[in-house]
Amino acid sequence: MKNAELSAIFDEIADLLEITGESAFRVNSYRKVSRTLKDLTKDVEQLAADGKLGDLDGVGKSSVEKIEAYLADGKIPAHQELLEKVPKGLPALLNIPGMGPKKVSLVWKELKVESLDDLKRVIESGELAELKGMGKKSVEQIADGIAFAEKSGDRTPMGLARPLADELVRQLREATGLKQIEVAGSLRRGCETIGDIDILCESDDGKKIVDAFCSLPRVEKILAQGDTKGSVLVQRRDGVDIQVDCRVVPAKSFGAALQYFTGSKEHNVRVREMAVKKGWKLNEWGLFDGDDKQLAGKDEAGIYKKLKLPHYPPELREDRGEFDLDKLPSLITVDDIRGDLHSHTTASDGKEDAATMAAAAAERGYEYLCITDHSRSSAIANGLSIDRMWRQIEKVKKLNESLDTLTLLVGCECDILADGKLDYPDNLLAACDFVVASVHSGMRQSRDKATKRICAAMENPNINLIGHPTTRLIGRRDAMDLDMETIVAKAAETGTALECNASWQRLDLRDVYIRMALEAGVKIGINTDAHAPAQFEQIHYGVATARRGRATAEDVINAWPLPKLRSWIKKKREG
Ligand code: DGT
Ligand code: CA
Ligand code: CA
Ligand code: ZN
Repeated sequence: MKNAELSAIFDEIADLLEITGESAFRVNSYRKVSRTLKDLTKDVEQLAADGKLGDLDGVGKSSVEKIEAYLADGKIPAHQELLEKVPKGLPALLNIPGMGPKKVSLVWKELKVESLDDLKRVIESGELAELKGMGKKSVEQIADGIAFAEKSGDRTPMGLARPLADELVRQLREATGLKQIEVAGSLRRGCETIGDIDILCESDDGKKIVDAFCSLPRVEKILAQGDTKGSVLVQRRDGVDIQVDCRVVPAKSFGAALQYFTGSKEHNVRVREMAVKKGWKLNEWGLFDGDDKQLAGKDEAGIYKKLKLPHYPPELREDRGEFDLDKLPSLITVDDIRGDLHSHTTASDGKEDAATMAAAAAERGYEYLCITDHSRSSAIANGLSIDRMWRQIEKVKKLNESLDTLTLLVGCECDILADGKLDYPDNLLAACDFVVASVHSGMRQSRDKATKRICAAMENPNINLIGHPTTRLIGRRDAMDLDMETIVAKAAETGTALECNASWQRLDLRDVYIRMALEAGVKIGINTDAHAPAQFEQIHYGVATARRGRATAEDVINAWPLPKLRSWIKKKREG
């Protein structure tokens, strides 16, 4: 299917048009086509063959022509023209926080900036700060953004790696009829970013599997192709290359290899030491007594069992105290999640209305969904005025009455203003079933100010959850400077939950802070912050992160049945 390729090209056309200074209206029309293509459940080629392209949402006559041109000869003339007009290094600058299309266009035209290196040069020379419409503060922000991207290096967020790994595994299984195939490495451990993808296969014919792996359609370049191991580069959704390693082992070693290649290295060092203490040897081929007596290795559980260790879930294998646990915690799973308490609709910046979001949540088998659109100060996100919010409460309550399997809760995502005050009056918050409070602006405050700001919000009896508490964006923006111990203590004292925002760009709180919160007796909420139905699926990333923080279903408020959740909310409100 060419849906994804075409969607990416329309998005790139929109970027290029923005840089050349095209009107927002035209730019948005290309973004719309890109989104439609991305979410399409049918094959775009089939639709073209049936003459149905024009029926798609937002796809007009000129877009139909462009799609047909691409399907016919792999390129779109208007796209090619734009590529010739705009220097190659410019679109990448859009990924830097603080560099919107207007600024990219400005530095290109005024300072002849054509690449990241050029941009760094004009920051250092001071030319950028002197440019009309820039100013010292925005230059600082851009410089920070560049430094941050360079510091985080080329690791891939879990949300880009997971779908890719799943696709490769599926294709390899289809191509070879493999029975045992698993993703190992940091991705299996649920890490928020990963260096490369590791795939492990069980077969006696390693060469056949490695050859099939190296011929998968996504492979851009082969780095190594041997009898038991292959390494390739494939392209991420955003065009960046990522390495994928594939190893093949015989059945009797599959469990040992899975244990070895899941890591982490630090965890494995400890496990190997324990084997040595018993006079044994552990490697990727098995657990051995002497040179040839294999004690375990067929399956992973057998290795841990023989060593009298618990079968640690991969998320705990970091040598972060797992060996000191008396008993393994029963970690939360995606099946334990009963609802989502943070979601958006077209009332603010979501893509679908409440009825559609509710239907999608019900489809997932959820018992409840809370609609939490933005509050009035989030102007860019079309936050609701006080009047609109009162009407939203009525509307959602009415909609709830018409639903049978799912309970729709009404809430809001109320901005925590710079001074710690809330964006809505108390009576409005009290009329909601559940309230998320989040910071969306002024994130560069001092540690003291920022900590007091969030603590002040938690004092309000109507605030149930702090959304994405540190506001970090993985690889793009640092966490706010916060005194997490104070925040966690305040959450415990006030009966406020902290969020594990499941959006893969955020994963906020991150694993270590989740563990810190749980140890203080604080509850967490794992929510997707969905702005469209497909995003509910990101719950997997949040659950993986919460598992790394040792969360059980008991710790997670949206793993509770609704009556329990309601009485917990009531307890805080009634003091
Ligand atoms: P990544 O890819 O940087 O996100 O992290 P991992 O953990 O996936 O690391 P990777 O891909 O280099 O190797 C996968 C696993 O294989 C790693 O977690 C443990 C094991 N491993 C790799 N190299 C070594 C090594 O030199 N010593 C030991 N003990 N284990 C290794
Ligand atoms: Ca890896
Ligand atoms: Ca690797
Ligand atoms: Zn939100």
